[in-house]
Amino acid sequence: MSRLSTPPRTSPARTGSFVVCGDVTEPATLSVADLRHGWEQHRADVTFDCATNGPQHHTFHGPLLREVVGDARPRFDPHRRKDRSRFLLAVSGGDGHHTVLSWAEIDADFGNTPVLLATRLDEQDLAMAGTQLVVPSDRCGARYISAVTSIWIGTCRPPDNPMGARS
Ligand SMILES: Nc1nc2c(c(=O)[nH]1)N[C@H]1C(S)=C(S)[C@@H](COP(=O)(O)O)O[C@H]1N2
Ligand SMILES: [Mo]
Repeated sequence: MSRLSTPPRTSPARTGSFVVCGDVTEPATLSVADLRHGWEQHRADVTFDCATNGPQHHTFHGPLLREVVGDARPRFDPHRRKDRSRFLLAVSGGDGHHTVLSWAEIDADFGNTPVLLATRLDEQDLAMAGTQLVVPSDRCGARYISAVTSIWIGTCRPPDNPMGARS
């Protein structure tokens, strides 16, 4: 696509929606309304520390990240734990802040962390603002990405010949 082309009217930043993309067989664009209706809803009462604002307490509602992203069908063999353990997720906010998780963090056979994609932050419906990543196991708030615009899933190949590498 040309860099000068007009963004589509439904671009994620304008609608509070986000894309699930990368090494998946069924990429998707999802709204907060989709998150509310497509998957079982969970609640998380969390406290995290912000380097600038100190401790924050919030109640979030939303589906599990692993269920939402799982439905995009990452290209791993779902029955092979070692295959699943190779995958990473990169979550980006509209302001450019982004972070990574490993698939193993959220996989029930590994870390089993109940990471959510929030539809509600305390009393605020996130339909317009966009979903927020909720990482209850984190002590600090840096990965609580707000206004999520994309979730990329894929693998990072290690170097072929690490012992022979020169920096
Ligand atoms: N999109 C985006 N999300 C973000 C950040 C950011 O800069 N951009 N900062 C993070 C940091 S450092 C913290 S501590 C929490 C703050 O969440 P709060 O504003 O709800 O207290 O948001 C996180 N989510
Ligand atoms: Mo922060």
